[in-house]
Amino acid sequence: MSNIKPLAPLAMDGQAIDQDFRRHLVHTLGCTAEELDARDQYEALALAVRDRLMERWTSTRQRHADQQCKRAYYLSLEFLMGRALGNAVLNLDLESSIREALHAYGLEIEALEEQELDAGLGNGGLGRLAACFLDSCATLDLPVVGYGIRYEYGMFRQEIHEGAQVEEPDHWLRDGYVWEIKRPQETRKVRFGGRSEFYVNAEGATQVRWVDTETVLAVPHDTPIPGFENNTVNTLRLWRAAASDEFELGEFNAGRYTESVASKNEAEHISMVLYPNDSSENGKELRLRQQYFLASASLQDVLAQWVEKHGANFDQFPAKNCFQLNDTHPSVAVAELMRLLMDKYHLGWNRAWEITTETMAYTNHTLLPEALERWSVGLFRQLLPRLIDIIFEINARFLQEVSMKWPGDTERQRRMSIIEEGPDPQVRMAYLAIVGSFSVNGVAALHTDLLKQGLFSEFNALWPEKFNNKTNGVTPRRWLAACNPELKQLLDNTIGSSWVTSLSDLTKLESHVTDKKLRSEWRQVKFANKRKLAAMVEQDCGVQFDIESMFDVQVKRIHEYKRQLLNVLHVVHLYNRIKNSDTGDWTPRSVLLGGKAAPGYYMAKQIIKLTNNVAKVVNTDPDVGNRLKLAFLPNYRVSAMEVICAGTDLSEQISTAGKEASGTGNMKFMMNGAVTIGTLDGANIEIREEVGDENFFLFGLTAAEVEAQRLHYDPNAIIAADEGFEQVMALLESGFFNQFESGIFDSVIQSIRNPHDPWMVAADFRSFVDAQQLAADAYRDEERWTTMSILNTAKSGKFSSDRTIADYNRDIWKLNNEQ
Ligand code: 26Q
Repeated sequence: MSNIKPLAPLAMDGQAIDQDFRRHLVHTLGCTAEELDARDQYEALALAVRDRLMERWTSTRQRHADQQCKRAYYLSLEFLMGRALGNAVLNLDLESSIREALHAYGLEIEALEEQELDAGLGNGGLGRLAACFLDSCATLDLPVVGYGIRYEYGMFRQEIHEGAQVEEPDHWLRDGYVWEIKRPQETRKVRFGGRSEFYVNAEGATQVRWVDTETVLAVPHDTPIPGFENNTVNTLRLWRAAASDEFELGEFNAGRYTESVASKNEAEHISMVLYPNDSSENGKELRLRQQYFLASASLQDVLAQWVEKHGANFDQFPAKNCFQLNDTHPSVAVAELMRLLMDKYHLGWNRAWEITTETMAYTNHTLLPEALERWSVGLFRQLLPRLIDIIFEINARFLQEVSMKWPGDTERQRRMSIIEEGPDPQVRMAYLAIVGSFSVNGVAALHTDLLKQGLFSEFNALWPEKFNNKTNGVTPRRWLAACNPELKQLLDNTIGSSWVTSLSDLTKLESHVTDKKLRSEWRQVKFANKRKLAAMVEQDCGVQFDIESMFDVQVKRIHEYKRQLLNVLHVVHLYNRIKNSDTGDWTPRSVLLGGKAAPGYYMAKQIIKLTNNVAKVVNTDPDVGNRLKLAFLPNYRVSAMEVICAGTDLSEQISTAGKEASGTGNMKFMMNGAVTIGTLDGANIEIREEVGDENFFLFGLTAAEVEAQRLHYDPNAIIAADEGFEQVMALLESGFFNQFESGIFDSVIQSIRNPHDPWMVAADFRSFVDAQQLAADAYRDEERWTTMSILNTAKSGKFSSDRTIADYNRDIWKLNNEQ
């Protein structure tokens, strides 16, 4: 069919939505009025919205193709998308039409939205950042494609049984996923195993082919990414692994049919499950398969589209394409692009290397040396023999360059080598990414500085021009407009609605900060949101939060460096004060913790259990009453954060300074008018710079002080010199919180007293308690707190991912520059 007669654009009014809602219920889903359930209603509404996305999606694709513009590709093992319906409704401005349509049936849009399962294809910050970036790229109309894996099982569902985490599989695709379109025609083949074979071609040049491999199919599933009210719809392409037809050869082997069909499984395992570890899980072959599967399928996809248009002429390729590597997870792409250019398209090494190093850019997300990815050379060679050869060649040429700059410095060559020598040699993926990229960025100012001074200092000395900072941001559509409709309305009424795409316009609030009416409405909105959060806490934890109390919240992955333990110590300290009747000028406080522990992370699981045990004591002690509540919210996820951030007063960002690369939850809280209590770590520093010292509760050692104190750190002396701290430790050590579970908290408690505690929890205890007291005092002064809250929202403009993406585009991608 050479052309399809254009269809009339779908109307956006209530009547048209109603028509399509009913059409999908009856014709697509085959429902009758009697059988209708909430899931059908959600699906029919989602399909009616999807129809409207679809026409914008094809026209965006067409437009970007016609413009022949430069494109960027965001390669990420994780996209933590959450729900799609509410976001699409906001971005297409369909809310009032949908309300009108649903009203006739007595349905509320919110109830239908609740039916959608979160797309939880990520662990935490890094995965959610990828999702925010896609939203901003579409809103800025940048031609950026997200490439990832369509995991059959996303991040596990967390249940709490007797205070401890239990993991349940997240089969999010069980009832189907309305937002994806499968594109089997664009399937790619990814190979594993086998060996490299050298041959001489017709021109007498030596070439390599990779033979005796097993092939896995990569089947693309596309999800639309709508921009905000701009008719742009970009694409997130997720690959599903499928067995290739080759397995049918087994049929010739009489009697082996069943086994051969069963072997399908092996291939399909690759996209079966997300690794639920947010610091690297070393050495797992399946994880390396996932990484290569993503890198190879995505690069082949881009190259095939290029060759379709330009033939095998790659002169303009770097001018038109850029790959952003989300941490080292997809960084085998450096070697894979070399392989494809040389072995498939027959470019020479030098030209292939130029193209690679002009198109790859790498973002680092960690400062913990132990979290840097390494792969055993042996495993690599077995799984990807051709790629390990290429990596060795890249390394040889790189070390040559090092020896030119620092002649004779073999120690330095050993330190900088992509291959770490030893009994079991390892590939250092971060070094491969740095060597193969023209840009290396950190995710907050402090983080980038520490990378340049510390982890990557020798690379910075060699290539200072590669290193740059891109402070993270979050999308104000999901994290303010959609999750906090009351505040959105108040902002729109006060300063207009330009802030949705131009978040710095929130500074206009400043001139209204003394406005009595605004201040009173501001408090009302916060109370309404606290009521919703309290309802969720009551429902999921069985704990009642008094909405007049200060909502003090720490939600994020459970990690020792994030110091949830310090938070629990503070709660125990407040409990002691209540028991000691030291309650003059008391500020009632409701403390909420939430987050998942990696299934194999013993200490993190202990911290969850301790939190729940302390909660049980505190919440049931009649002496405490409403003065103090503690709850651990199970199954923290994107859709929970949408309720949490809107209803929070105090945002806990209390990591050991120098350990949190950026943090992004901190930004979501700030936008929604929470005040931060935090260390000088990650983006907290920039948050404090924006909002001003007087609107931020600072405590703790600086990154430099942490490293200096480490040398003579003596937690036992610190505890002994602090009566309150000693009481906290005494209560914990007495077994008060584990009466019938003798000894279970020994290792957590001992970690606090350990002079080698890497997170130095004791060092910041007193300073934390003091800052918490200042926060409590400020909260009791309602007028003062209202000012702080308004100013936090007003000064949050920098932390829009629109700003972050504009920075990436200006300094790294340079899209829309030609034409
Ligand atoms: C690696 C190898 C094998 C298995 C798993 C992994 C793996 C998976 C996820 C390693 C790390 C992650 C996730 C890291 C992460 O979320 N980092 C956070 O990134 C945020 C966005 O930049 C920052 O704000 C946080 O500070 C940082 O901790």
